[in-house]
Amino acid sequence: MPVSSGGYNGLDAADWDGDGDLDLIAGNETGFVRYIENISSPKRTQFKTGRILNGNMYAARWQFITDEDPERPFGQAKPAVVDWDGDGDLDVLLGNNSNRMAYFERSGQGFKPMTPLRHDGGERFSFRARPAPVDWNGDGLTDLIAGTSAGLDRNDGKDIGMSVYLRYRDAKGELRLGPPRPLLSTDGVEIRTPIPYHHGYEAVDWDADGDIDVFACEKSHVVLYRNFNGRFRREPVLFIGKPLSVSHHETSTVAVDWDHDGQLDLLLGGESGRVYYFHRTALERPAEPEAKVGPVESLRTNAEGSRLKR
Ligand SMILES: [Ca+2]
Ligand SMILES: [Ca+2]
Ligand SMILES: [Ca+2]
Ligand SMILES: [Ca+2]
Repeated sequence: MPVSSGGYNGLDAADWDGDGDLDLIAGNETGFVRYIENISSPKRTQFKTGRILNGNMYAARWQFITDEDPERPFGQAKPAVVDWDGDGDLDVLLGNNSNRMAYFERSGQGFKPMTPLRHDGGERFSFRARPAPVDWNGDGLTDLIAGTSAGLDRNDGKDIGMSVYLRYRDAKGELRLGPPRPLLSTDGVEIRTPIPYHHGYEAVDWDADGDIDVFACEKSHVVLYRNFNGRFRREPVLFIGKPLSVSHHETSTVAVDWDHDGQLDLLLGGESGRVYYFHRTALERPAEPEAKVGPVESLRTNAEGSRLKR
C-alpha cells in the first residue's frame, strides 16, 4: 500500500529514529502529524504504516484565531522537522490553516505543549505554509524562510511576501527570531506570490553553487526561486518538460538526496495524502524518452521453459 498522511500531505523527511535513514513526517488536513518509519533494506524500499505522533502534535485554525471561518476546525498541518532550540534533538515547526506557526519542542520521548512561534514583528507568518528552516547567513544558528502576511488572517489577497527571519541571541543569551526581511527578485522587487498564498517552502542549495535556493508551491505547482547573488529568479520546476504538480491545490516539497547519488531529488506530498518521489534525472530530462517498437514477432520457450527462441 502506498504510504499516506491521510490527505493533504504536508511532508518533511528526517532521521526521526536516529538509525541513519530518512523517515517521513507527514501532516494532514485534520491537523495531525504522522510518523512513517523507513524500514528499507538495500534491496527494497519499505515503510511502516504511519502512526499519529503523540497526542499533542496537532494544529488547527481555531487554536490561533477566533473567527467564523468555515474551515476553522481544519489543520492542514505542514511540519518542518528541525532542532530548533539547538539542544541536539528534533523539534517540529508546524504550518497550519492559519497564518500562525505552531512550535513543538521535544522533551524526552514526547513534546512540550504547543506554543505559537513568535518573531520580533509579532506572530504572523503566512496562511497554510510550511516554513523552511535553514542557516541562511552561515552563523551556525538556524534561521527561517517563511511567508509574511500583511495582516489578513486568511490571506485572501496577493499580499504574501517571501521572507527570511534571522535567529540571534539576545543580551540574556536567549535564542530569538528576528523580524521578516523580504526576499528580492533579481530585478530588485520584493517577491510576492502570484496567488493568494504559498503552500510551503523548502530551502536548499538545489544547483550546488554554494547559495541557498528556495522552493515554493504556487497553485499546486512546484516553483524554484533560484538564488543569484542573494536575489531570486522564479522558475517553474519541470518534470520531463512539463510543470511539476501532484495535486489540484497544494503540493508539499522536500529536497533530499534520496538515492545517495550526490544529487538532490524531490519528494512531494500530494492532496491524495500520498508521497511522490522524483529522481533528479527525471526533473532535468526535457521530454519523455522516445521508445521505438519494431514489428511483432512471436517468441517461444524451449522445452525447459528457460530460453526464448525465435
Ligand atoms: Ca530513520
Ligand atoms: Ca531540539
Ligand atoms: Ca543563521
Ligand atoms: Ca544555489
